[in-house]
Amino acid sequence: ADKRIEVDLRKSLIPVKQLEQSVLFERQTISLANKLKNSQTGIIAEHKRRSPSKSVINQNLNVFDVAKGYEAAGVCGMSVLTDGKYFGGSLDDLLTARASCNLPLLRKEFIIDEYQLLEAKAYGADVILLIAAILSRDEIKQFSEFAKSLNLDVLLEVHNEEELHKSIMPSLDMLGVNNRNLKTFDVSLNTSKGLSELIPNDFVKVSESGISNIKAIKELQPYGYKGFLIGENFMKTDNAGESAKQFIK
Ligand code: IGP
Repeated sequence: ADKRIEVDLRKSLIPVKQLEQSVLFERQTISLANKLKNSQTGIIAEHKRRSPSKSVINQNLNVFDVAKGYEAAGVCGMSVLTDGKYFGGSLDDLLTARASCNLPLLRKEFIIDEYQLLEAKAYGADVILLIAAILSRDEIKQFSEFAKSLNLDVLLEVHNEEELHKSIMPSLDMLGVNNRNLKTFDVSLNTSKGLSELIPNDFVKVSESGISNIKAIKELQPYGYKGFLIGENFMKTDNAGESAKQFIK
C-alpha cells in the first residue's frame, strides 16, 4: 500500500486511458533479447547523469546526442534512467531517446506499480527492468506478465543466489546480474561469474555495472553472458557514442 502511494503522489500523473491512447502505445516494440542473442558484442549502453555511488557523472551530454551516438556506434540497445531522485533522469529523457533513435530502449526505473509499465510503453520503451531486491515473487510475476501483455521485454535484475531462486519464471526474457552491491556500492565481476551457472539457459544472460573495458566483456562471455549493460564508462567521457564505438569495432 505504501508503495502505491509513492507513485500516486507524483505530479502530473496522466490517466491510464490517456496513456493507452498515446501514439507510442501503438508502436511495434523491438525485442532487445532477440538482438542480444544474435550479437557478437551485446552492448546495452546507458544514459546516466548522476548516481548515488558517484554523484555527478556528466551533466553536459544531452540525451538526443547520446542516443544518436550509441546507435551510430552499433550498440544493441539503450538504457535510459527515468528516476529523478537518485539519477537525475526523467520520462522526458526516455521520450527524447525515442525521438532520436531506433534502438530498443530500456526504461531504467524502480518499478513498483503496473502504472509505470503503461508509462514506459507510452513514452517509447521496449524493455522494462524489474529488480528482485525490491519485489516479492508475486509482484515479479504480476509485473512481468503485464509487461509481456504489452509486448515489452522483461529484464530481471538479481545480485545474489536467493534473489535468483525467488525470481525464475517463464515471463522473464533476460536475467541480469548486477555486479554492484546496491547497499555498499562495491563492484565485482565475480558476482556475474558466480551466478552464471545457476541461470537456466532459456534466459538471455546480461552482466550489469562496473564494466570498464573490453577485457571484462571477453572475461564474461565464456560464462554465457550475451548482454553487457554499461553506463558510467561511456557517460563520463565528452562523447558517449564515440566511447561506445571503441567497445564495438
Ligand atoms: C550501469 P555502470 O557501472 O556501467 O554505470 O552501471 C547499470 O548497470 C547501473 O546503472 C544499474 C542501475 C540498476 C541503476 C544497474 N542496475 C538499478 C539504477 C537501478
